[in-house]
Amino acid sequence: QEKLESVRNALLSVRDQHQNESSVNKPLLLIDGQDTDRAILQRTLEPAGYQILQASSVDEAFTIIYKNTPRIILLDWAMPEIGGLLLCRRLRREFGLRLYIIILTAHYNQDDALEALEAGANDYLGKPIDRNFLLAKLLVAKKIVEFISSLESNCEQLIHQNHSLQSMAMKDALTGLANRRGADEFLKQHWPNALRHQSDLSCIMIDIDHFKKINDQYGHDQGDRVLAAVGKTILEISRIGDLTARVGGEEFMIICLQCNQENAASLAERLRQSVTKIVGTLPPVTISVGVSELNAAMANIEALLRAADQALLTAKRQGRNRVVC
Ligand code: GH3
Ligand code: MG
Ligand code: MG
Ligand code: MG
Repeated sequence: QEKLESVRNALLSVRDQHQNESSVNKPLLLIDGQDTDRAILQRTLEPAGYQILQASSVDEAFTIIYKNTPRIILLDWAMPEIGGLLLCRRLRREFGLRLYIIILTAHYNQDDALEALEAGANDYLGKPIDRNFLLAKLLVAKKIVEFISSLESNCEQLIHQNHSLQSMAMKDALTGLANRRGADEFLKQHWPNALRHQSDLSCIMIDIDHFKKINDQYGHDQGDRVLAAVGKTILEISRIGDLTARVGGEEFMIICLQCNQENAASLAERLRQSVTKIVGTLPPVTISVGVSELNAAMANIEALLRAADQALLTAKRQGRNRVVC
């Protein structure tokens, strides 16, 4: 609920911000093959406070749109090369609703109006241009552009927030490693590929020895610090691309890609030794580790994890502070 609240507030603040700043004060783009027509429009619009960009060809139009990101386009029906309507379709396909396109035409009639709107234009205006009629249409255009840009930025914010919520949901807050859900996601993602290519994939299960005693003897906070320190050691020892996760209270897991059991076991052994050397004011701890690798007989992910769990259990039974495959 708190997170949702903060998403909502972020959205509101972006909206406010957006209403002040203006996609609306962006220049307007005139696309017309004829210099005289563009000059007339420029003289009409500039005194009304519009900043005008001009393009006389398709290429020029696209270049300017990418560079200056105008939002309102005045497009001549009789554009050379491909014609205004085809260009309108292309602009709509390329830039979606971000552009507000007004088609200008010398032969104004209702059939043409329909054709222009079907080509994706937002509006349609006959030449010679009536100044006030054009200014009125531009007022509408600005309102719509403003509305669409605020939607757009709200959407971007939502997507961004959604990404960070998603990654938060996959992370363990205490250690910064993945949590159980993150581990599941990782395995779901890499399992099919590993199976298909019969590539090496190993699982290392780690459990801190007698951790209950650490809590009892030194307190829960100190216990948490030990967990964080073990997490940090795991991160340091593992390779980039490996999954490192805290999958239970004092249980961790490493999934090693392109790594056979032998290599995983030596990594586990280095980890075991490093944990015994964690320095500082923390109580000393040891870990027990179980290692398994993907083989052809394993039907699912659980089989791989179960094999590592079994090995870990054996490590505990054999006296702890050891690695078992
Ligand atoms: P073993 O060597 O057999 O693994 O013994 P153990 O004491 O480590 O195992 P057990 O599963 O009995 O105890 C695990 C303890 O971990 C119990 C619980 O209080 C503690 N624990 C679980 N989560 C946390 C946590 O987030 N913080 C702290 N400080 N302790 C935790
Ligand atoms: Mg013309
Ligand atoms: Mg345990
Ligand atoms: Mg334990």
